[in-house]
Amino acid sequence: MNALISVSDKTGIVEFARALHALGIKLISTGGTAKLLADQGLPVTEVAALTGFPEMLDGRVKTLHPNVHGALLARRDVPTHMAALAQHHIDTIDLLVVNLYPFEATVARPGCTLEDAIENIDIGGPAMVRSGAKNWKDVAVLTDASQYAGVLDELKAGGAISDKTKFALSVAAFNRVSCYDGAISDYLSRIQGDGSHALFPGQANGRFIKLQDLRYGENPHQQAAFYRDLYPAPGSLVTAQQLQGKALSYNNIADADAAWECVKSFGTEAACVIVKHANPCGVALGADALQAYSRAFQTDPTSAFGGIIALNRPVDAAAAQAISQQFVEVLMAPGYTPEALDVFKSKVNVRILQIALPPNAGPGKSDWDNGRNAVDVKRIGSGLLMQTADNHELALSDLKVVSQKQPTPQQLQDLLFAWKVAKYVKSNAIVFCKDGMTMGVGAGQMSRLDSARIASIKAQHAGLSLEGTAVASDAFFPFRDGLDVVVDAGATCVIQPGGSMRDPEVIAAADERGVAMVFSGVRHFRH
Ligand code: 93A
Repeated sequence: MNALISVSDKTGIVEFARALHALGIKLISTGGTAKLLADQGLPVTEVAALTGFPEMLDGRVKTLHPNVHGALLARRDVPTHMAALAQHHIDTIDLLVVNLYPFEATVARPGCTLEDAIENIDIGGPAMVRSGAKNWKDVAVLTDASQYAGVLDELKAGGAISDKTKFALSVAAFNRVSCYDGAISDYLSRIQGDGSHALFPGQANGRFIKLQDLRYGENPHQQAAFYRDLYPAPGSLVTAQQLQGKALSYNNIADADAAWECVKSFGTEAACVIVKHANPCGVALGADALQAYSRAFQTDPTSAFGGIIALNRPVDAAAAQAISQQFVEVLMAPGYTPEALDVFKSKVNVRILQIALPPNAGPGKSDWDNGRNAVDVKRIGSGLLMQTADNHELALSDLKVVSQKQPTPQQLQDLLFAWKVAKYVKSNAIVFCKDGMTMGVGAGQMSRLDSARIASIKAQHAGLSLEGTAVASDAFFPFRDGLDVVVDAGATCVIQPGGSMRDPEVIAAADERGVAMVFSGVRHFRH
């Protein structure tokens, strides 16, 4: 039996090669690996001796040779294949141990140049892996150190590796090569010469790294796992560090993402977002973390029970004390004082995540947000929908007043706040706000009218007055009825995209009711 060993990551390779040698397996190896094994006193044949060619072009051509690929690809059960090997004096390679040039690690290093990246694109390694993995019945292909022990056990036990194992190794090998090529394509797409980003390359977009298996999915009978982008955007949920608490569940992660994305959008103002079932049930600004949380909680204390809470300020003892009064599933913030963490020590189930805010959180997103990381993917039956993320930020200067009544500066601030929140509320979204605090949130209804009704009912239940509130509607009012509901509830100014064929009728209704109305010119459906 012959083994070809060619590894960049040399972890565990000496011990493995020594064990193979002890089993009477002949060792063949490329330059660096051969030297290491020889230095450890192992008899090893240089691949150059096998090919009759020196390694050339600074190692770019080492194993790309018929004596290597013939030895890997020949079917042992096809006489003409074996005759061809005999004719060219080629011996079979039955065990292939290869791990590739560290492309992913190289490009992850700050300051990596295009030249560094290119030199770390392995050509010969993947070629051998593919040859061996294609011929899986005759060749066992090991592409990761974690596979050494199991293969060794089988060799020691029976002298041969089972078909089952060889097939599994082949699958793992193709998977590795696919991820490797994905990483190369991903990296090169991101740094196109003109600085633009390839959002939708011809092949399926995005390569993902598994972070953890989850206990179950959205429901207990569903299986699930959590992945992150190969190159996560700074400040995204996947970069979080969990400081305490049970493992995150599928629903925790989905809700935490919704809360974190929303709270990040408030930039420099202290803000708190409480999410339940993917919708914000309370959002507020405050002078500090405590005040932002307390105001967010007031919007809908009933729904906040078991909520996912995100703050864009470090949590101090006072905020922690207040939050610990309620049942919390997940708490997220850029930091915690030691005293704040002490408050939660006894509440071992509360999942506490620390996430660094992105360098320029809030209006004016980073390159990452505007680039390929901001591609939204939605799975449909046997297909995918992709779109750029809804990262539109509305500025005061974008607003168009369409009513006779002019909004006051305070009303404009409230309208912008309401609009910001509405973007994170499932459609149809109606959001009542006042003084940087949500007063009633109507989410996810099939009619805008019902969302408006629900928002005002919820405010009533929370004991909040909607008198003088600002209202955001994520899409236009198709009829005046939705507007009438929010004005009846107490709203005095409204923001909506506009663009309905009945805009004139809706504007006339605003004038008739004496409320200010502004058009945003953008829609924020979130389905
Ligand atoms: O430069 S390559 O693309 N050309 C080759 O022919 C080749 N053969 C093996 N890279 C090649 N390799 C890679 O060299 C292997 O995948 C492995 O990562 C590495 C091992 O080199 P060394 O044994 O010299 O440390």
